[in-house]
Amino acid sequence: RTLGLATSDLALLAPAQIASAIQQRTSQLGYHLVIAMAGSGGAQQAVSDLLSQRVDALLINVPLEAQAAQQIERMAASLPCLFLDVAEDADVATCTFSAHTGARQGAEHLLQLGHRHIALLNGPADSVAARARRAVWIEVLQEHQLAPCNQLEGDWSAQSGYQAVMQLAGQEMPSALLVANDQMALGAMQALHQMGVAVPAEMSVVGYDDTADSAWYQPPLTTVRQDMRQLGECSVQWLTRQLEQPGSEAGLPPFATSLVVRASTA
Ligand code: IPT
Repeated sequence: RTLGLATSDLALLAPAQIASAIQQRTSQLGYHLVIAMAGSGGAQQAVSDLLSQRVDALLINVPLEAQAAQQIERMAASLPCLFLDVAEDADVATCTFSAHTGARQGAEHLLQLGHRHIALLNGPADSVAARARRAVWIEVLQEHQLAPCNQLEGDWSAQSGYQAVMQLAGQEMPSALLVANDQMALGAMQALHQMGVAVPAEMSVVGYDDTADSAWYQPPLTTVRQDMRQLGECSVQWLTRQLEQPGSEAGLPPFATSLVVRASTA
């Protein structure tokens, strides 16, 4: 039997690590895996490619609004589907990370260190996860009568993080930066280095993901850990159970994240 995975760009580290865990668990359980990457045709095109390859069940790790997810479920007809990156209000089976715990952990860490001038480097606005992280950051700052002193946006890549932070040149600098993923934090730190802003002495930086390389940044990155392996493995476990004992089991409760404190915050 064959599982299909429709995924975001595998050039990004988080989806690549999730796909790697999915591939390993799938073969351990004696299933095959077919992967389709959502390109310009979006998730729908990727899913219809998988359906034409006669997969028996679908994992969808592409950012989707509730409506788009429900539409994909209809395309899949009777095949079990599990969504890994979808709006919270979607009426579909999900296996996701909680942005509530994650974004809160990063923001509260900076507040506990005494930071009051905090800028946000958000992910792309068409990603539900990016919007959820931003909303929670703003909520936590509001609880402390604060607002972000600047909001930048990137597309998840290191290059976009670099370009966004370069826009701060010549402006009043925040004392800390909340970044929506580790790859953008990598670019942000390169920009700060070029501007002569020391991390963490003059600027603290918090990432998000804790992908495998983040301990090797200079300085090692403080970040919010999403356990990509756990997400990948549990989602395969759930989907294969659906195939073996069909039933209308609900999805999984959102996975908690954890704060990993390294050297980029002070
Ligand atoms: C999310 C990552 O946190 C982010 O870094 C980026 O890679 C994005 O995926 C790509 O869509 S993780 C996702 C399961 C919300």
